[in-house]
Amino acid sequence: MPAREFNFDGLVGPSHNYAGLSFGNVASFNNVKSVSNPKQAALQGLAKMRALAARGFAQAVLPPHGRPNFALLRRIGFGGSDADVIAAAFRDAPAILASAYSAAPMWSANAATVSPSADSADGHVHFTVANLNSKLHRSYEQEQTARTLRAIFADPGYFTVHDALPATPAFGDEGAANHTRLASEHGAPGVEMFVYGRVEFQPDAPAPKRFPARQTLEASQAVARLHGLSPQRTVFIAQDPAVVDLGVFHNDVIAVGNGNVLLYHAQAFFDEPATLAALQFAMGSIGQPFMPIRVARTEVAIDDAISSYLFNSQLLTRPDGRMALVVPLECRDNVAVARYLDGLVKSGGPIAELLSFDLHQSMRNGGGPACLRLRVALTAAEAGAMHQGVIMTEALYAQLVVWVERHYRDALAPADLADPQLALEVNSALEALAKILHLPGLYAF
Ligand code: SUG
Repeated sequence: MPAREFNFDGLVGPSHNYAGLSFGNVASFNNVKSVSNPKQAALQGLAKMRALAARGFAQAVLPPHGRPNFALLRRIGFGGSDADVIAAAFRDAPAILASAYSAAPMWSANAATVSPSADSADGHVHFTVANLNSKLHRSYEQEQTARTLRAIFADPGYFTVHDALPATPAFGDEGAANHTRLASEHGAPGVEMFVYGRVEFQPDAPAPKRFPARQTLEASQAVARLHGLSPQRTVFIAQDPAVVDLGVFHNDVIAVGNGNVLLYHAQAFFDEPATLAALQFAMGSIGQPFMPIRVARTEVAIDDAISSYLFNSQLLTRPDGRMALVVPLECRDNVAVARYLDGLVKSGGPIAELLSFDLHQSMRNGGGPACLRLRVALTAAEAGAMHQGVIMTEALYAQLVVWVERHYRDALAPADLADPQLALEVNSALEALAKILHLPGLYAF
């Protein structure tokens, strides 16, 4: 069955801020307490969606979540009116108030793991919502994510949305950020590659020492089971813990795949030869070639890879069958990375084009182009069965720009989270958004 890959970008929410909540994510830590610009963040994300849609890529949008999470704040002992809750949380636990206000759902690669119908035993498109349980501010995204995915992919004849795995360290699951699908075409059976940083029940397995590993092998295996994936076409790969300790908190910070191509840094995997052999074998078993593109340390040092987010790029198959690499502007500013990318495009390989975008607001929290999107490969029938109001068009883009201009602030400092007006602004913004997207039951207001 022919299929297209839809990229569902997370729309940045009105409370986008820099709270330093993600220990192990170097950018998040370095920019803690700086002033954010939610309006610019949302417009930067929308500009990327619009440009990719205009080039013929299938593009859709995932809405932001309601904020702040009053249920979380009340559950941990802040009471009274909403304004009382905010005031007391700001006074006694500002990091927790920031967690309740986080706009992190914008990084929709972490929303879920997705397997297309060509890979699943029952022919459904399967989604497992990620529990994101290694960070407080992300651990409660799962409720709205499940609601959103079930609203968009509501047809039970085509789609299955699984609840998040149990929220316990054994099942730390960060969704598609640690998952790559290799297949000659989006509609063909493919190989699903799960990358983990830790094994709960094998304490001597490689694990980072300084920063947390967010994804466990046990979680990846559970997702593969839930999706009914064929063991022959499913590969579990250990990340190199040494690079987790340098700031590679998700595999999509160090590798990106699409079609038959895997673009990866030499330090991405714990056992590089075994990783390549396993992928080669699995691809061979379905008669498909595998094309790894290895970036050596001498070409791009690991620090440059992390700071530029070279690998947090989107590798997309263009309508003409060749590939485009979507990178953040930071890759053009880094001399070694820019040189490498120019050579890559000129090499005559599968990657024919480079597209760069200014995603500075998101990048300052450790979120590049690949973090901002969830890939969903859909046949024409599946695409027709999903909710159509989230598909990016010129008309939707124009409506969303007007909506952002009306509802978003252009500066948000840490102290602004104490302003009870902000909660009201977010609420009215999201009420208006649900109407624009034609999803009346989207939020549980
Ligand atoms: O989970 N940053 C996100 C970035 C997620 C990137 N996603 C992928 N690599 N796919 C995170 O660390 C920072 C929030 C703050 O510090 O305010 C944050 O959550």
